[in-house]
Amino acid sequence: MPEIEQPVGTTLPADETPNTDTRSFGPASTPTHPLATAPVGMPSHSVDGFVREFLHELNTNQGVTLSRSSVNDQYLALASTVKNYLMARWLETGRKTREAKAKTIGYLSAEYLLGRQLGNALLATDLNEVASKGLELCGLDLATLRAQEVEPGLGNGGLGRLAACFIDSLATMDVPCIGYGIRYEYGIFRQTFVDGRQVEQPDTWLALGSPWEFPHPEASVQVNFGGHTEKATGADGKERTRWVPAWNVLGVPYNYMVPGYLNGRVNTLRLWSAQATKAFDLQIFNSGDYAQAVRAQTFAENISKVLYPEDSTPQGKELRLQQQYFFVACSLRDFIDNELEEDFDLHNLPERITYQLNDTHPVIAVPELMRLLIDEHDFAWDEAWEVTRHCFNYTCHTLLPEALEVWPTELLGRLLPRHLEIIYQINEEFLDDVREAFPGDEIRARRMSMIAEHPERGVRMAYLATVAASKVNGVAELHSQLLRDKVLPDFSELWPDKFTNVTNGVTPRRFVKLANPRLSDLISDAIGSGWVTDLERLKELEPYADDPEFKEKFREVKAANKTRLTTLLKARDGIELPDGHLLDVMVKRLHEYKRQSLKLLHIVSLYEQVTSGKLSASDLTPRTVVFGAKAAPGYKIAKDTIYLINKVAAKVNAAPELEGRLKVAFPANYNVTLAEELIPAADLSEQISLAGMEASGTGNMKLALNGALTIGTDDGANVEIRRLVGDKHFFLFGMNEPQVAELSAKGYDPGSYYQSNEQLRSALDLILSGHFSDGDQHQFDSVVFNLLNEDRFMALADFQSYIDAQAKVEERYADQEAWTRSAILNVARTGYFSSDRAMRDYLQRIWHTTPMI
Ligand code: 26W
Repeated sequence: MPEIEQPVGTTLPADETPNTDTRSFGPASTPTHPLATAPVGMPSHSVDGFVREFLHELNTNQGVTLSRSSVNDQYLALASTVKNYLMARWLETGRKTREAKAKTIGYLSAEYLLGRQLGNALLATDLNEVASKGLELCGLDLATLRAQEVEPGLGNGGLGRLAACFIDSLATMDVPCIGYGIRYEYGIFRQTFVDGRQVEQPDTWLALGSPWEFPHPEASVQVNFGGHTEKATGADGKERTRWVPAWNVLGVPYNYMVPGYLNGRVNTLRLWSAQATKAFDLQIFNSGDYAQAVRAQTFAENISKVLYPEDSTPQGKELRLQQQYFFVACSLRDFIDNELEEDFDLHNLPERITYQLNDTHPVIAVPELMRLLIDEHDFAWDEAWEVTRHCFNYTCHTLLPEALEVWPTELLGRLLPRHLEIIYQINEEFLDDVREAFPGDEIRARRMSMIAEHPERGVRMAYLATVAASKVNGVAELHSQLLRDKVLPDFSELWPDKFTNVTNGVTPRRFVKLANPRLSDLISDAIGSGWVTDLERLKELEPYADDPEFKEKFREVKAANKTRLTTLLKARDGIELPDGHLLDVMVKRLHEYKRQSLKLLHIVSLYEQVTSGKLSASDLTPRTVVFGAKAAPGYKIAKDTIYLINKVAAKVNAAPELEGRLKVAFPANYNVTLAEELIPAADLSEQISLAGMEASGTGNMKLALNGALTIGTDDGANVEIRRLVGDKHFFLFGMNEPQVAELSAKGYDPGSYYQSNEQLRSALDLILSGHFSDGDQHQFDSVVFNLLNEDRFMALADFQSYIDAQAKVEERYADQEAWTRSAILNVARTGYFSSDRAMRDYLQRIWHTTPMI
């Protein structure tokens, strides 16, 4: 990075300076035309009107006639058409919210895993039928155009998808919300398999055009980095700190519509893209080094270039900290400058915004708000802290110690010197409070310090978040309890009321209505369509669990969804799914704690028993196991596990004995789009993490809502799913969290399970023999030796219990009437897991605000 001082006076000549004054909105003089004061009208909902609009977009936006248009042209024109239907509502939502001066939720998240936009926009505007008919009249097929969309994969997994569900629910519930995040040019990598190994390809989601975004370069925000601070005494005799940054970049906002379901509200998701500042370029251009200046541009743009694909171990990378500060600085500035009245008194900021910190990734917002208030708005420290601590709440999404972010002070001080000073002062004042509450307990004070001393000096971002937040929440009951008792015990002792739980939820719009139209119609035929925005009404389905006609139709829906999946996987991956199998689905990031290896041991064991003649294939329940999982590119064991799954799959699928009985499918690049196809077809949902490790899980909720039965441990939201659906309709296995803690304390010896369990030993021995690796006995050392010697997540300890639970699965599945009954009851009893309910909980317990209607 070029070390340049903040350039002064490098402005463009007046006649070449574009107007970027975002403070003066609207025309210079009062408009007189009647249309100029109202938002544009909405296009008509008739098929004719739709066709006219679509062809107009095709001609004027794409510049092609229908007969010369590509599928991509058609998709882009269709997207524009649907956007036009949303536009008036979007503008009206903004007007209404500003006028009401309503409190806004500022959701700060480094990730949003949105999924495709077109289907959701059609759903929210009730345009599906009109669009489908209109396109048909043009000789086009809606499904083909929908398939053209590349989903914006701007997240890794659960946390990013949760953010997307939450903003959907807030819009649907008429709550003002701005989602703030980063417009990564490359989202989560595209996974391919080469000879069974994961190979990552860049995700070029913007390549064919991005019709859903609205860039506003004129509203760009400058973000400073580096440099040093200076103290100066002002004319009033007060000492002030001045940050003299070394370099800066521009944040360009890109707005996305977040439509509520059929309610006319359209909220905004604002993602920031990094660009070089003019001043930044000019400084170097003026020095005559043109090539260096262009390189500097690339440097600035790197900040929003790529999503970090790690989903549990923060790597302490400088660019990642740059990303975090970049989007947070833009977002805070944006709200103060553009959403509030010009004369707004920032002492009242908590009345107008509440920032939700989605994990620790945006926590640098805390010192940033302090800096804004103190250095730029002349607040005293105590006044600034009073405002700040009422503006933030913090959600923790993990329990893994290695996933808690700690930023080295060396790095923080170099990149954000003023922020580090502020953090030190927050910490000092906080520790004074601790000492006052626990006099003489210096050990405790040291334990609670935001500054870790080992292995290097660093800022514990979770502690900073906890101190600054009004409320801290976990994402499922068990997780929130463990957060209080094990991760932040000192803090919950000091502030018991600060801690709360909000169990996660998922949006029924995308994950039932859109993904599973057949089930949706069946449900609506039985109980009406109110469930889509009031998911607890699924309870009304309970009596249908004993209705033979309904049960038959329910089975037909599942079968049709399997056929749909079969067609897709054949075309997408060349995978053939057999008919009539129990579809056993494990979809989630590849991580040791999630224990894909345990599922694999089950498969290997079935294979081993049948091929060695211990078990007759005809005794097996015909089953297809589907995996979907990406591994972080630097996570060796996870990648080796993927390789092992593919190698085992190849053997299993080729074994003549298992033909028609056992099949393993591992379609590459599991993402939201594939989830929407897989989940509705699933019979069995694998939620087999070691108890106490999975904060919540949300795939578990989606699968249950789509009528899959869960085989799972007492972990995360499984606990609540089981409580709601009932023990009979959930296959529980494994140790619970206290048992895990006990075994851990006693000393866990995985080898003892290998020694004492014949079935487990045979499965592991078969892998060790090189059977799945063309005779190479060491190919899978990293996976197998790890299980035998360390097995941090105790897969071997839970093996037998898992096998026993699978036997119960098979028994139930053999009785199709009983299985269907359980499946229907899973749907009927899991309405609680709607993200609408989760948002209601946040509104009541954390945000203290209500919808606008
Ligand atoms: C590299 C830093 C990092 C660390 C953690 C990046 C991302 C994370 C996330 C916390 C990972 C994540 O997605 N957590 C998941 O959050 C879901 C939503 O609350 C939960 O349902 C999952 O249990 C949790 O693993």
